[in-house]
Amino acid sequence: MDGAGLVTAARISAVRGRRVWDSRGNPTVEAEIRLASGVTGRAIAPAGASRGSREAHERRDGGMRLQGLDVKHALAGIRDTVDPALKGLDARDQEGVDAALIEADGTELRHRLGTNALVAVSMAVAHAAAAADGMPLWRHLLGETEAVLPLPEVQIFGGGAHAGRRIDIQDFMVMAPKAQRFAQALEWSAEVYHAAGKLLDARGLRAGVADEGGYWPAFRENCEALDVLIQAIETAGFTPGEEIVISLDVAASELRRNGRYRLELEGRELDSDALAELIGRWIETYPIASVEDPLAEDDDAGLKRFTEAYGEQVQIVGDDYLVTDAARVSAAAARGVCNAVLLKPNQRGTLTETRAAWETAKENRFGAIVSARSGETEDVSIVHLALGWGVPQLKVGSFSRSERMAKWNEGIRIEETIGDDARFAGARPLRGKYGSA
Ligand code: 2PG
Ligand code: MG
Repeated sequence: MDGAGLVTAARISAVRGRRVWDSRGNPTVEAEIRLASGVTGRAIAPAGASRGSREAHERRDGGMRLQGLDVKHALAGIRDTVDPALKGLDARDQEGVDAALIEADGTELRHRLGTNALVAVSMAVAHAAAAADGMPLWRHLLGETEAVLPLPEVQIFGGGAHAGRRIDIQDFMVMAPKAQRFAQALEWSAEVYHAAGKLLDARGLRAGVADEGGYWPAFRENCEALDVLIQAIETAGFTPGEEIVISLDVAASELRRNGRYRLELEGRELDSDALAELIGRWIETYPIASVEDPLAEDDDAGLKRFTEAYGEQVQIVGDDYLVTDAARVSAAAARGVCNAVLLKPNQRGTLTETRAAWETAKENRFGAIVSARSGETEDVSIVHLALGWGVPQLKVGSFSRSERMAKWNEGIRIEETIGDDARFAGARPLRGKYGSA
């Protein structure tokens, strides 16, 4: 086919949406793109539970049915607005397609079409473009650049909004920066995951499974989770702080009550300095290499003080605070708040904007982690984005439940495809004594 033929073949001929279901049994949007050549691409929107207030808006139907979470309006938007707007565009021009999506929505936070419709379409377009070139998405995005497998962040205990608030801290995770390969990092994390389960069973503390597959423990204090995690790492045969390090997502916006922080489990309320001090003590006591949202999205001054105090030692990740927004990343970098950004495509709505947040992070020597949401599906696009964009860390939840395992397993397949030359990010993205960033 000549150049003109190639362009014609990659033109979008139809955009379809359908309602499918996520890992919490809630409706979500799947988008399917058909190109003139007949090639298709498909993707499903995830959904968060602990959301930043500046995140792009999800279009949900409201009302009594399905807890108000149905997506009929989002699907109607795809049919009536997105399909005509995208017809005829070149699927390989992701920026052009995403610009058309943003224009069709016409609002800053995607109130009209909804980020659930937009992100499914934007990702489906990327898959269609890759398929048109006969490549997996990660390879299509990467081009000739060398592939680096990201360091996995694997949840062991889940809490906060993902586990009936049985413990206050949302994610207790492990990372294996000394592993040689992605697959080995997962194997080590699996050993810790199972060791932690057995320790909980032995103490009668296993109370359930949190939304991202981690154990939902019946602890009396938040730091008990850290103590049991250390024991699990040791029982699994590793040295805490060596092969395995700890990562926390405090998700502190969820703890915020009238300008203070409520630790329900411990029946106490802390001010910003006291919460920062508590987490600071954990950083000094336990091998914690990364802390996400240590303070709330509106506690700008607290986050700045926290970064000044601990930013050299650990990775400080902005999730609710940065909401995958390039402008917020650059403002935070200028003010010295946080030193890494969580990248969740549905926090903005399009891949182009998500990628812009990553490019801005790199320019400002910020770290970055591509992340799943607490409501997920079998969709594995984020693994391809991390690989294809060269983002050195990946967070997809725990080591159970197929919506999580599908993503870890996709990484294993990609690593195997690359073969012996596959490089692994390992400790490189981490800071202080745990890394070299
Ligand atoms: C987070 C995510 C994933 P949610 O806070 O980082 O753990 O949760 O998707 O509910 O925002
Ligand atoms: Mg978070």
